[in-house]
Amino acid sequence: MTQDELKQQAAQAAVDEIEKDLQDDVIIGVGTGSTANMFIDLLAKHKHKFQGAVASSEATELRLKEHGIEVFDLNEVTMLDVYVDGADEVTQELNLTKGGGFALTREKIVAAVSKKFICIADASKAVETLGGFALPVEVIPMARSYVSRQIVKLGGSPVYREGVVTDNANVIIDVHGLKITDPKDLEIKLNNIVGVVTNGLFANRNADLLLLATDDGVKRFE
Ligand code: ABF
Repeated sequence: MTQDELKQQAAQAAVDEIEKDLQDDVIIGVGTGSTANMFIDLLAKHKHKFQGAVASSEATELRLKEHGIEVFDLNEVTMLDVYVDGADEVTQELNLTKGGGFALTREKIVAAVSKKFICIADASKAVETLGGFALPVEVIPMARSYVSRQIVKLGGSPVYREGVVTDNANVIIDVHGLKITDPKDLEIKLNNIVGVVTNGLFANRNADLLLLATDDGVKRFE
């Protein structure tokens, strides 16, 4: 199967997972990226069964609205029942690297407000140890050089992602060369650097369910 076919399977598995719980008052957190886009397109077929969605990016908000799904500001919502999103790297322990599409901060906020986080991914994202995919860090623009120097002290090789401005008007530093054996600890250390908005490790609030599409079917990890 192609990678896109696997992404489609993971997206369909997420719709199957949540469909039984859809009700008039349910608001769904929706992520960003090509796998999340497939989820949105499949979810749209059920749009009359739930109230609406909270989007983790401007691109996702637009796509949801194009399907006629109502999009809520997160400040109007106390708790989301479920959040569905992709990832750049996943482990069987349900730790993730996200942010390749530079929506990591909003994704992390939506994850924090959700009772259940379902991660959808194709098999190419599965790793034993995070770090092969350069770890994105969202940074306040004036702190870019300072934060980069602090990242070097933590053993990483920071690379400024030129030409990218996040939905929050910040910049992205991609950290290469890390073998992330303790993702919870590194997530906290990076977030403690002044000027860092957040980083793409989802370990302290990791996924609750991983739906990993493989050639042998969609595997569940929880
Ligand atoms: C979002 O989209 C991001 O956190 C992650 O960077 C990316 C995954 O993209 P795709 O589904 O296109 O591989 O979930």
